[in-house]
Amino acid sequence: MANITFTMIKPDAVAKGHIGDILKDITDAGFKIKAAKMTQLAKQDAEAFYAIHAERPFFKDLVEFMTSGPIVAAVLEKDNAVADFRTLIGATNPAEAAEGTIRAKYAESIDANAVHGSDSDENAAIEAAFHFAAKEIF
Ligand code: IDP
Repeated sequence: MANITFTMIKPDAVAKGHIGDILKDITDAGFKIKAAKMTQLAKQDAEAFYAIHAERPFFKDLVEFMTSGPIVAAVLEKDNAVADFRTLIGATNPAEAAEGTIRAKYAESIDANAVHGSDSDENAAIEAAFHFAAKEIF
């Protein structure tokens, strides 16, 4: 699935009513939505999803934030999906995100940063499978 990436619209952006704006930016940038759902992560889901960050000082806050409200999870398809999507969303810290990127437009802070984007093809496949059964990816 080299042309696939996985995203979440995070609780801050959902709470602020930006689901539609962000999905429009994503599809305008040439991504096809292969799967999408609104859901809320349980603590153990967020801990498992972000297990790679378990030793980082912000881990507890990250899990608390990601479970604080509903998210929209989606699988996206495009040539060069992982890299192009990270360009579209901008730097982790919205203060450093390039103008016009999703995080520059909608994120509040380095933790409440509006969207997730996979960082490799391997993680995109793992993250898509974490949230969606094969028959839910079209
Ligand atoms: P990424 O989402 O841009 O790939 P990562 O370094 O993988 O960034 O971090 C995962 C998530 O953890 C970030 O999107 C952000 O929500 C949170 N995070 C990263 N660094 C910090 C920090 O220094 N303080 C608080 N939260 C952070």
